[in-house]
Amino acid sequence: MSLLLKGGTVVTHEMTFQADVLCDNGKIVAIGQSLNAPDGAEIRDVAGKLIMPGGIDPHTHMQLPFMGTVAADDFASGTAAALAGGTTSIIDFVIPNPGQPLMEAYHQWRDWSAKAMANYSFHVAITWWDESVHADMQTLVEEYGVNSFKHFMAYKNAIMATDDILVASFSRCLELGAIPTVHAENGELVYHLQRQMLSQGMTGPEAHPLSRPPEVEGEAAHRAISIAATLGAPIYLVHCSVEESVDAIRYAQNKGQHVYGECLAGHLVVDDSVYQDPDWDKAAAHVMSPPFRPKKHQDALWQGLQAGTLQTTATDHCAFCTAQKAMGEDDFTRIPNGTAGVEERMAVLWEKGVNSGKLTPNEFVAVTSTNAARIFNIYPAKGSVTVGADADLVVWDPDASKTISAATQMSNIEHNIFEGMQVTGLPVLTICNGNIAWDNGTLLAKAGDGKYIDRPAYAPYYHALQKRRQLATPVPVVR
Ligand code: DUC
Ligand code: ZN
Ligand code: ZN
Repeated sequence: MSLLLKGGTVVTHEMTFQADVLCDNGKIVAIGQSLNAPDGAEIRDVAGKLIMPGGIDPHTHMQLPFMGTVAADDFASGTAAALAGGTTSIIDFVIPNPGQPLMEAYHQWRDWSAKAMANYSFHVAITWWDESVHADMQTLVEEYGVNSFKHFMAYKNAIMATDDILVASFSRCLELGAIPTVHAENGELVYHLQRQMLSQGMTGPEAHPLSRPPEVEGEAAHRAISIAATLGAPIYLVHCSVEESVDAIRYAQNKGQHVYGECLAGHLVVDDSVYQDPDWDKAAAHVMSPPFRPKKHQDALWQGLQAGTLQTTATDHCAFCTAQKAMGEDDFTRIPNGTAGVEERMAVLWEKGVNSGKLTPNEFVAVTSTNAARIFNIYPAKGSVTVGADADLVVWDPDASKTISAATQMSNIEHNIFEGMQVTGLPVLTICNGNIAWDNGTLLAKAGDGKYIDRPAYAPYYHALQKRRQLATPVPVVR
């Protein structure tokens, strides 16, 4: 099917210009003035609207089995929410149980994700280590298009990766041309502080941020960056939420290290006062890790994005209903950790970033789409508006407004961390693989329309890194 977008303004990460955009057979086939529509093409007048690359959310957890339950948005409802918000691709996570073969877990997630309505890919978590993990990482990179592996430095006695695993896995990533990513929180400290809170009778959600203070994240961020530096590996820190992480990343980047940082739409605009809500359900709805932070950290995250220290924005979309959150009514450590946001990320970034003057529209494109595509090696097929690229686009109305509310969201849960926020700037059309998937409030995509995204290994880039590492290798002294 052909689709011609007429009279819009194309906004990419580097330029803004008036053009029509013609899509055919899932690709962008022409960009220019006064394009003619081929026979049978659908024509949409998008005058006054912006044509941007579809959003890429590099951090979601659809249908995740976690903390004794399963996240309430599956790959169908979660990607429907993504499309409603202008996001055409997600990168989710395969998280094997400790001891579970990586390939078994990977195939399990591929089965679950077959009903996705938007495009999807997977980081694979390294939650344990033996020779089979070492071997399966190669299979995943070379045969299944996985170029990133995730390490949870928290969640002791569950999926935590200890330092020996980080060292083994980061080294393996470097050999394979994959990038290691980390959830940076010191799991030992979290465990210790959780026990301390409970022993003092603090069992409610207000204890959650106290058990995970900024130092817990800062220490782990430093440690992960230092391990990567020692091995000569690049590293990507997911959901940076505190000034300490931004500072650690900036310091390492200034030394020439390849360090990338992600922040979440939620951490940019929601602060830790939410845990003081006298309504237990509302406070528990905000329990996620890392937790929401005192306001000064929001300034550090925005500055990190503006300066390019942080490159990407994500959501960690991991939705739990009120009844699921209630599993922790007597013990905050049992509240399933997670909040949603895949539907709101782009609108929140536009409202609080572009409308406030913190980001230009081009920078908005960079931090919501292009940078993720570049870091995870799928650019320019994704994250660009160029001839030959995949026709994953969002048509954005900078004047459309709404008030965010759980009552009108696509997600399967009853609450929304952005509840009541007035946003101006919304998607009117979301185009995924050349098809209109979201049409001004109507979901047109069907389960299974999403495509798996293969992400190739980083060969040329790694060659340079490995060369540098070899040069730094001391020559043994012959005596
Ligand atoms: N944090 C969450 O809040 N949920 C899922 C996993 C994570 O690290
Ligand atoms: Zn995490
Ligand atoms: Zn996560």
